[in-house]
Amino acid sequence: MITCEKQIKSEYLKNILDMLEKKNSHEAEFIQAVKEVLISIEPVILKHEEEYKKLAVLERMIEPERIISFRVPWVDDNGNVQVNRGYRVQFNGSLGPYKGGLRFHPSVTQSIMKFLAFEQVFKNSLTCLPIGGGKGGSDFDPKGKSDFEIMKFCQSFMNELQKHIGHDIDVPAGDIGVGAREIGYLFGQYRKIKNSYEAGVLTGKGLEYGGSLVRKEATGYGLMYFMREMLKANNITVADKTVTISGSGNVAIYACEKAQEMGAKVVAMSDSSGCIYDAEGIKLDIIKEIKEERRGRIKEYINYVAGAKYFENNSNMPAIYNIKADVILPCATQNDINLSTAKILVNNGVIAIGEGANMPCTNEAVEYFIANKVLIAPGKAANAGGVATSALEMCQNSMRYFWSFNEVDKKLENIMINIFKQCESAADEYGCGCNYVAGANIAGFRKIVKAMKAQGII
Ligand code: NDP
Ligand code: 2IT
Repeated sequence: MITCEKQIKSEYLKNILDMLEKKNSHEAEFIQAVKEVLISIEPVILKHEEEYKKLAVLERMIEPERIISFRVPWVDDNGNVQVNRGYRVQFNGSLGPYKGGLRFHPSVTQSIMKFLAFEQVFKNSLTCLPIGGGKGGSDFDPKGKSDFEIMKFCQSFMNELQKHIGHDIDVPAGDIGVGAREIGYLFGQYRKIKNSYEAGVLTGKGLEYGGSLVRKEATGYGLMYFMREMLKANNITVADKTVTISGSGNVAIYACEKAQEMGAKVVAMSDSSGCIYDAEGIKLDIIKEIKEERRGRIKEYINYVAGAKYFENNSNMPAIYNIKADVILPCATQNDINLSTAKILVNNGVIAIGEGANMPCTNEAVEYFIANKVLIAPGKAANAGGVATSALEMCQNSMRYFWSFNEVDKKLENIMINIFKQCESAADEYGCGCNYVAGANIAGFRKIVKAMKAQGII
């Protein structure tokens, strides 16, 4: 079963966790993400302790291959010079070119970039596609900026980033605050600087210039394919379940679309201000209009739907977690669900959690869910459909060809089924039962270790 920190038996692991905290003492999110993985894979570490120690496997696995941090100066619409900080963390390239999104959000720090890049390494390993792990972004806040300001920021960001990326080197994509509009501006600037049409240098591109069908839908659809498999393995069906989804961005919208298609009833969605509740089931076309077209606030939903309610967040907990549901899909940001929220959800009878976001539950919340037999679809596995479809986009770009919507969707579905099977069988092999968090970490880890060992001490 899942190991608690107090119960760690491996001296090697204890030393590594000690070193992790000392070396990264100001990076709480990074420490959290690494601890979750290392503690849950202790059974594997115990089996190979001497060998891992000799080859410094864990020391190398938790140290990024490279971190790039840079100044991003740009001029706003009033003629004022603004300066942001940009990052790219190239964490582990043993399985392929570094691959992972870019996040533009004022909360971005080096710790957040490192936790996301670290998780990406394991996620990309689970896809079984040839991609290493990286992540990047900036503390730039896109909210309230004009289209020109977004463009000028993206161009300045790319002026530096272009030195470090390439279709065989590092391939960024979107994440929070970075969607098709931003990828377009980034791609245009890269093309201008390089004077070369290197389509596979970025993914999530528009369909007119090398993007893949289904990439927009992929993370949300993939999350529900994984959820369906996980529930099926436990003799539960998605149909007729009530669902709440935190967030109303790219991942949340397409998770909602697929959940509805599978016959579930989505009753609530949110943004960082609050949540809407619609007992009749969310009308997704209205959410798409508010969020994808107007970049508005979720509160506006109640102007369209009589009977729908809006609840503003308070400082203790996002309002959406007061709403009862069978399945909860946190699709907003990290650490959305802490231990006290987890207790409320368990009390309200939640059956399953599907992590559309990266690390949306604190480690204490995850332990509490598992102890209370709530099924958890871990982010590394369950939200891997986005990056997997990015890898399919790279593949199509290399072929100078494209697949139909149904072809890509079928490949995505098969990838998600395969990821679930890996989590299930690794959990089974190490006696972790339905702890798919441990299963995902173990399955992802084993492949990376093999590739790192084969490539020597680098
Ligand atoms: P978007 O920018 O499209 O949407 C983010 C949503 O989360 C918005 O509704 C936003 O609300 C809400 N939110 C609430 N609180 C916060 C907060 N503190 N910080 C940031 N956002 C917040 O992002 P995505 O949908 O692309 O990403 C959502 C999550 O899914 C992230 O954790 C991301 O890392 C993960 N993910 C994304 C993938 C992708 O392909 N895009 C792939 C795999 C994982 P508001 O508008 O009020 O800020
Ligand atoms: O967290 C993620 O997996 C993403 N933001 C998608 C990364 C990608 O390269 O498509």
